[in-house]
Amino acid sequence: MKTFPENFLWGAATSAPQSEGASRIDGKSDSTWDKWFEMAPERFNDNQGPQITSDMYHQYKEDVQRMKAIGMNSFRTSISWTRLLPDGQHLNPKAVAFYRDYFQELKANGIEPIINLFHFDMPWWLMEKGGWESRESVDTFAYYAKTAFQAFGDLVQNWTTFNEPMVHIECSYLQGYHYPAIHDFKKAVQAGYHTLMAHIKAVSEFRKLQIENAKIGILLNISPAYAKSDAPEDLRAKEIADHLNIFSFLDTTVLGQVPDFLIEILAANQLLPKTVAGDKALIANNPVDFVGMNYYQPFRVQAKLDGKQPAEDPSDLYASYVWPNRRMNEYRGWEIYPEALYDVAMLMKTKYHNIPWFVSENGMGVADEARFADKTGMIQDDYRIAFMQEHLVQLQRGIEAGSHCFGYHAWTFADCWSWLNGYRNRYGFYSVDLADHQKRTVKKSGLWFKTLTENNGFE
Ligand code: BGP
Repeated sequence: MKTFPENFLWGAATSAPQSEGASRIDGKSDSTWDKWFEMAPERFNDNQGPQITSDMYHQYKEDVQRMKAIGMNSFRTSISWTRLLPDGQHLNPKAVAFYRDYFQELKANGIEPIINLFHFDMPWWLMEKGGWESRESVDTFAYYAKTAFQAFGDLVQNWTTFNEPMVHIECSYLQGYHYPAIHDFKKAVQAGYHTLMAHIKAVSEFRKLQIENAKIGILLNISPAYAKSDAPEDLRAKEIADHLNIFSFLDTTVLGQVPDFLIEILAANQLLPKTVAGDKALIANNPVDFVGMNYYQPFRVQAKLDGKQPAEDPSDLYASYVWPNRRMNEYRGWEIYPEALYDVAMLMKTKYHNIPWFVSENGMGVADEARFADKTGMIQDDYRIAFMQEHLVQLQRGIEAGSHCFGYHAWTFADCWSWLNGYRNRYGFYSVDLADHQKRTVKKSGLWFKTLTENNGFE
């Protein structure tokens, strides 16, 4: 029997923009997603936009019962910035009432809410002023964070500032998947730096409020880099990739310092961001209490010998590499490599002084998943059960080796909308029928999860 520590958090994660819907009612203003969908619906898979999604705005009470039914003792979602502060300044009373009731409902049913502040949903009014490219975003975010801590601090003990900050930066400024979909490495670094400072200032506001028993962290996407070989050029490529993608946020938010190696790389490529006097001290003085690690797949790298100098893209600094032994999630297109979760556990134990952490997302996306439904309509997702179990084996090894992991959250509770991908990749413990008022049906994995949580482990 593989068991997990006492009071282990078993749960699932989602975000406001992906699950709530109701994006243009009850006083909410537009995020970049609402606007972008209006401007270019053809970019979105099957023309599926953020307006309705899984309709949790209206179905949260029943959903809390569904969470309970599959044994979840914790749940992560986010607050929609544009719902809470539609103009950035004034509280929307309907949003306060909605979130208070939602969080109370979770708590009353023994489900610990972990509440995140930003999951890729930049307010349109702030985007018009430059979004994360503008330094104004730092204090504007800190004000939003403080407002949320004050409005819900009596209900929420576990807060996080950002989900996968690296993703909104890369996708907006390098890869074209998020608005404004431009390609500019220098702007990406500046937007990343402002995101980091927004996080740091939010933590500083949080500390000033001294909310009893409350903790704050950040959720990072972790795709550890594995080098093609032990040749120095490949190992250097791994170092660069890890510094840009992982250590940039982990070192600064946990250890309170920007890594020297990262500064060297940025300087050598004329990419150093503009900073403000006092930033360094703020970073040093505001470490997090815990971190969440979203893990899906590893990153395989090799040296890039002919990249442009100065680099115009991270791919000028390292090249990706296809590992000959790789195993793929054939339904989504990502490599499956559970062993990385053990490596992450050890990284947290050694380099990050054994800070408390949890797996804040892990899961298996499947396109066209309705094909796996049985006659009753239940998705027989044995592939997902196998995927999660394999990852839990590695996680448990890490915990046994002394890593301070306090929970495992699957992505996701019920199938949800996912940006340009719409509803293509399904991840939920419940399926959502878009043709029938977003009707939820538990999947086989939901039942498996219930048994897992009841036993606090598995055979
Ligand atoms: C993570 C994000 C989630 C979600 C998930 C699945 O990176 O935090 O918001 O989208 O990935 O992604 P996809 O739907 O593209 O398979």
